[in-house]
Amino acid sequence: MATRHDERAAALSSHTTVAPRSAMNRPLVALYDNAPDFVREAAAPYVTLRSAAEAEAEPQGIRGVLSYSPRRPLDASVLGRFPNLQIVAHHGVGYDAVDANWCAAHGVVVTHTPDVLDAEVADLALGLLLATVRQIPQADRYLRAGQWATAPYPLTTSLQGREVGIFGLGRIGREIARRVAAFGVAVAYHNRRVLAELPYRYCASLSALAQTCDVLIVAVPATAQTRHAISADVLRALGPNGILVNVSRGSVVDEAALIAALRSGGILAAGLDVYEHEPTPDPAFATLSNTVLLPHVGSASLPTRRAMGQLVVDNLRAFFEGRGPLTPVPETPWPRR
Ligand code: NAP
Ligand code: 8YV
Repeated sequence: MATRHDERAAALSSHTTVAPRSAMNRPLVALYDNAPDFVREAAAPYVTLRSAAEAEAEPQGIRGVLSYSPRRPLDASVLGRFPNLQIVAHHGVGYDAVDANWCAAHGVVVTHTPDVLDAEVADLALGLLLATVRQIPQADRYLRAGQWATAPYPLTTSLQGREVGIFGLGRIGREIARRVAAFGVAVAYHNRRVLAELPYRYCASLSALAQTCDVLIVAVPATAQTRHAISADVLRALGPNGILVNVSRGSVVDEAALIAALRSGGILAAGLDVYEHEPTPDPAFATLSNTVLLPHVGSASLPTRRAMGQLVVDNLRAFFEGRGPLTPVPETPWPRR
């Protein structure tokens, strides 16, 4: 089945009448802070990458920024150094690290990488959910430690019979919902808007979702409104049988409240891919036996990272060839308003 990215790629290849630029004429793009070779190689025919240090030493010529890290803040203090900046191409669908409002106010377009990672992140969310509910890593450690010969692994809770609440039924959230439903498990969700065309139960508030479900999967973007939305109150509403899975951003969860709830039995368990402090999360998480912890690997398969990297490059290429960005963020729509 053709994806939206395939369609974009086809559209792009139908415009290949533009001759490749000579090395001298390629737009200069600052790379923050590093990217795998396959991204650099895909970019090489269309732009000349400069390291952040090189770019900051000679900022006048820089026309684009390739933002590879989900953590490196790119705000006025960095982007404001480049007087001729036109585009920030972010690697990742979540672009909370980039100050898109500053970019909008300064005529700089921001692009991100939606769609191409939805299935991968949703697959990982389901893996994390099953691992947390059925204690898969704990059982693996039990066997490796030779404890099986002493006694069978203790019985766990079950996914079956639960209702899974998805906070943020967007591109990724919908893929998660489809997978959860295929397991024969009920799905509810909370967004600001009802999605009448979808068969899942809508909750008008996050507290109502937490109150009525016993699994909460977080898939909202990190914004000022969603910061610490998973609060002590929401965790209390989720309750002692409740399970939290977060594949969104750490800032959406009040981690102090989560650690307290996990310690006290306020909720049953948590499966986390993202943290407020990456790559050094609060060490308390690793001391708890009712957590399953992943190092922000939602999209981290080779094919998906290649597709994301290609979309970053396709955005830069299309923009600098005068065809506009392919996947601008809502704050910097194209054509410009
Ligand atoms: P999306 O399509 O924009 O979906 C976001 C959903 O959240 C929308 O349905 C939106 O619906 C809802 N939402 C936004 N603000 C809300 C609020 N204040 N209250 C309630 N609902 C709200 O985004 P996506 O492509 O699915 O990506 C979601 C996020 O996943 C990204 O922003 C990123 O942070 C994270 N992510 C993580 C990984 C990883 O490796 N772990 C990988 C990819 C993405 P309404 O507008 O109707 O509210
Ligand atoms: C990546 C992500 O970890 O897309 C996102 O929002 O968080 C992930 O896909 C990241 O962007 C890698 O650079």
